[in-house]
Amino acid sequence: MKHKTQVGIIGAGPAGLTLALLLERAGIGSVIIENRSRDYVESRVRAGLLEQNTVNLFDELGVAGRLNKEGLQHKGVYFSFDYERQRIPFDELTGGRCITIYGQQEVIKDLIKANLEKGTQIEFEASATSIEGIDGTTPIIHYQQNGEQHSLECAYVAGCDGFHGISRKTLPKSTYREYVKEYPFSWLGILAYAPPSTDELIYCYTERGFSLHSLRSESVSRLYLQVTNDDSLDNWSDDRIWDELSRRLHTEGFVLNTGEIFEKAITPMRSFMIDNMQYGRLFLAGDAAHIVPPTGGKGLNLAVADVRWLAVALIASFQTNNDDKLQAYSTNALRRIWRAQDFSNFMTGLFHKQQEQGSFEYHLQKAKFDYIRQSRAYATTIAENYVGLKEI
Ligand code: RFL
Ligand code: PHB
Repeated sequence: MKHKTQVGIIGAGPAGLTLALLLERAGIGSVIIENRSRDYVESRVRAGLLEQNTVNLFDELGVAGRLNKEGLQHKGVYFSFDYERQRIPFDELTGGRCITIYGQQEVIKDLIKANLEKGTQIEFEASATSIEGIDGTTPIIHYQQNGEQHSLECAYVAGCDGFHGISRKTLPKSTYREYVKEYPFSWLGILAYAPPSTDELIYCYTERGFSLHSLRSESVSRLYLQVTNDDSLDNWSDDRIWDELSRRLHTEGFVLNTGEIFEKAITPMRSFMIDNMQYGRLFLAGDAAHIVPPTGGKGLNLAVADVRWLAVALIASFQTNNDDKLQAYSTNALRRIWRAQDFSNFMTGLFHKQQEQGSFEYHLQKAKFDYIRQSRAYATTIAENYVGLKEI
């Protein structure tokens, strides 16, 4: 079957869903093609940390009702090194900016609901198989749904289909350079019915490895452990997970609340980048173009920031026939993405055990923690990157 729209969006993740709302607000039509079922994307457990800019944009789009009620606003964060904890008061250091903890799957539910209410068509269980004619004027997305072949003709294609999608593979290889950094460790992440043992997130380095205490609500904790890349969930009974977390998160007086673990997964850590995100009428956004290790909490926020600028550029093209912003999209987006790549890599290096306790690498890590305690300027640098730079 043949279909037609103004912007064809591949992927109903944070990038694709936010882009559709931004376009709809300007009166521009789009159709979203999503591989998975609605139920699957609404329950996929991932991120949880929203920067101020992201929350502000969701507010502007009128999709932050539940987020403002149920999201947990944090004004600081704890950094631990060798069982000593210090707090970075990022609101004080950044003129009142803060982060909000709200699960990505909740964001997805809110965005899907708003899109459907506004009449945007989302084709679930529809797998994009190829994109034709990106260097012409009417590219076509070919997709399969219920065993049938469909085609969606549009003026522009937004490739918001994540790291494994087809959009990046459609960009001519000669138009970009690829950068990959694989880290020699992974994260074992859990969700548990356990009241958070902390009021704010704790990032923690010990000789046993990294750990992170995050949360989702007053009764659900989200915690992570550094494990080796060849580790397996089979090696991690619930008891072992809690025992390891409580050893790594230990500081004087700290008690870790435990409870039933209802989600467990191991995720490898990777930095990935391409230095061009567009060709002809195809524009990439979010994980389709870049992956950051999760230590900085940046992935979802970058995806949303990409489409915020892509929407401005697409709207200018439709409304005033001026393509200058579209031509500059990639260059402008890459500045912000490289900044987040650097910060995510910095946070990953700061907190993960890379070499033996007492090694040269260890002392460099320790020197940074000592400096945070001494220098308001250094703490401010970390804080402003953590909450997200205002305009970049
Ligand atoms: P998504 O969310 O991967 O969405 C892409 C969508 O495209 C669909 N798709 C296709 N659809 C049709 N046809 C095809 N051929 C398709 N191929 C793929 C997929 O089914 C999917 O629905 O990409 P998007 O929108 O760019 O969003 C990126 C974010 O999801 C990601 O960066 C974050 O989850 C990363 N992340 C974190 N980000 C943060 O900002 N803060 C955090 O605290 C944070 N913590 C995390 C994270 C990611 C993690 N994992 C599991 C990788 C913690 C973890 C553990
Ligand atoms: C989360 O709550 O899942 C989370 C928070 C901060 C991070 C990564 C993940 O840096």
